[in-house]
Amino acid sequence: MKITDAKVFLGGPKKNYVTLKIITDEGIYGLGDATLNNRETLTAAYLQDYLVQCLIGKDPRNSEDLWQYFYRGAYFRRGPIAMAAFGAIDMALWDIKAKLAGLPLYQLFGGKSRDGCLVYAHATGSNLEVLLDSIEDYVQQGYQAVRVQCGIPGMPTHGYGVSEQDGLEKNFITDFSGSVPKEEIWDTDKYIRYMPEVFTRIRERFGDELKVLHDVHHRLLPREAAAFAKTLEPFNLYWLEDPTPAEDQAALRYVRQHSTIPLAIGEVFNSIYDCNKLIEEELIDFIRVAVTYAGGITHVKRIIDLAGLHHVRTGFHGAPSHSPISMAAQHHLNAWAPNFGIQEYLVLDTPECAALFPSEHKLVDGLFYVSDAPGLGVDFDETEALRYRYEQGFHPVTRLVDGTLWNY
Ligand code: GCO
Ligand code: MG
Repeated sequence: MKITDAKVFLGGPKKNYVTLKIITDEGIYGLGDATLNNRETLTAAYLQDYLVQCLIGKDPRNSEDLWQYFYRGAYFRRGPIAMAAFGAIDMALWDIKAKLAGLPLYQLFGGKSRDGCLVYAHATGSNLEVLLDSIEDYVQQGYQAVRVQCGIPGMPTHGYGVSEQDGLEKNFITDFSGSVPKEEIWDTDKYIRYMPEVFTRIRERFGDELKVLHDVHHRLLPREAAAFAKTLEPFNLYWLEDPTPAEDQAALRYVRQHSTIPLAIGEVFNSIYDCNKLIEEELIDFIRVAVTYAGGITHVKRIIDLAGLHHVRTGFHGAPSHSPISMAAQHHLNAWAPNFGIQEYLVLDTPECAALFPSEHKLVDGLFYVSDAPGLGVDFDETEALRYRYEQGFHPVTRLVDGTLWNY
């Protein structure tokens, strides 16, 4: 069996998805997702200009050797762009392998450990009342877990994860309107003082059963994070995410020593070497890597296994950054992983998205069920793809109130 061609597509409904299609001489094809938010043309170019030509003539069944070929073969290793490109190739090869076997992908990992996998959605409000309504909306839809982000009174801009317009726009992080990023102002003290009130009101209104998550988005110093985590303990959060910038693995020791709050880290990591210390020293409770920019299924499976040895559960990244292809790869891993925790999942339920990426996967009452179609269980409609073009967008840039550049 040989790879005969591989094509890269860029674009999608309100998103610049980077989709890879690997074609074989036996008519079976595999799909991969190399979307890297606001860097999409770079992963597309890396695939197109350097990697695709190396795939032609190779046996797609040797996904491990091909992973090693790209990873070890690259002198300049790692980084989100390279790992997202390798990730897309790897997903597509697993898709081919499972289609060849005539099995849904999770069967190749060891079958299912559960039927429905817990997911969480994003509730957001420019103020607390709007946030409470947003949570209510998800609870009514049957969600059992919700991430909550709230506007902070007196903070000049809304803060991470808070939509500027009240309403249900789900993908507001990328700004497509300018030629340079917008700037936001962050006030740590106001944030730390206000959030306990937010969680008090959430628990009063929704009780103890709702799983409540919160994302700090790397905004705190280790000491601030430790103090903040201690303050939040009575609210029994499901997790506190990215309290400090994740590249400093040692910083988490400080937070850990002072609080038992569950910590979730890792959405910006792209290899096992970014999180092995965190996992082996049991400094975190959830690992948040994504199959896209953490090198695909082959590499993320190694991270899952290492995490499992240390009581660390999975909580993969699933912001709208990912196309239904990599989300499907994660859902198959979730169905299998003995140490699965939760999956971030923002439903891309527009008719346009369903037409571009047809699939039978489904979400019922806050649980995700993978379909039993062979492979990843997601297709890609090339004719639909012709409707979309790349559109440049940016993440905002963050400054402290005195103008100091801060972590986004
Ligand atoms: C999350 C993340 C995202 C990121 C986004 C960046 O927990 O979902 O923090 O919202 O900000 O993926 O591109
Ligand atoms: Mg996050």
